[in-house]
Parts: sequence; structure tokens; C-alpha cells
Amino acid sequence: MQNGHLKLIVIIASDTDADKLIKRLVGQGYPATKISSTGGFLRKGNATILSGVEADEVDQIIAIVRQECYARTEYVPVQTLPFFGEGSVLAEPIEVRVGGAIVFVVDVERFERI
Ligand code: 2BA
Repeated sequence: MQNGHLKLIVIIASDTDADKLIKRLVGQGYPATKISSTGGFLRKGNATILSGVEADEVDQIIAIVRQECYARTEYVPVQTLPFFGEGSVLAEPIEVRVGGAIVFVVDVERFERI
């Protein structure tokens, strides 16, 4: 990797999709690190994958993310969500998007392997 043309890709995905995704990425030669994380809204475990790559590899990585991470909808009891609390005992479950992925692509100023 050469300084100046590097990007850090930050991918937030469900645990299940992230396991498949990191296998695909590493299998195709892309470096990747998986960190356990928690969604602020649903407060469910998810996974954050970091991958530092050349700028011209970004589109290929995003294509792999699209193949491995499927967005779907689930119904979640309102009581399990922050901000609502016990006053919502009779409320209907609400529809939320789960799966899929959130992707940030960030410029890397400097990379060192020490
Ligand atoms: P959570 O914060 O647990 O959000 C899970 C899903 O709940 C979101 O899916 C979205 O569909 C829904 N949601 C989030 N906030 C909401 C709200 N205020 N009202 C109604 N529905 C809401 P995604 O958008 O696919 O996000 C999946 C996970 O990615 C998030 O989990 C969070 O961990 C992360 N994420 C999403 N956007 C982010 C951002 N801009 N910065 C940092 N992390 C982000």
C-alpha cells in the first residue's frame, strides 16, 4: 500500500452478514479487521469491518458488500427501544431496517506497518 492513495473503508453490518463478508474479503486478498459493535438505536450487536485499501479497490469492495449484506425489515417491540420506555406498553411493534450495510469511505493521510 502506498501513502497518498489509500482509503479506509468502514462497514457496519449485522453479525451474520459480517462473518460472510470478512471471509469473502480476506479470501479475495483484501485486508480486513472485524470489531464487535452495538447499534445505538436498536442496541443490538452488530459488527464493524475496517479495510485499508488502494483507492482503485474501493468499488470492488463495495460490490462484494452488496452481494453479502441483504437489507430486510423486521418488526421490533417498541418497549425494547431506547427513548420509548414503559409508557409504550400497548403500542404496536414498529418496522425497522435490519441487515444491509452502512459504508463510509475515508481518505487515509498516512499508513505505517511497524
Ligand atoms: P442502529 O443504530 O441500531 O440502527 C438500526 C436500524 O434502525 C437502522 O438501520 C435504521 O433502519 C433504524 N433506525 C436507526 N435510527 C433510527 C431512528 N432514529 N428512527 C427510526 N429508525 C431508526 P441502518 O441505517 O442500516 O443502520 C445500521 C447500523 O449502522 C446502526 O444500528 C448503527 O450501528 C450504524 N449506523 C447507521 N448510520 C450510521 C451513521 N451515520 N454513523 C454511525 N453509525 C451508523
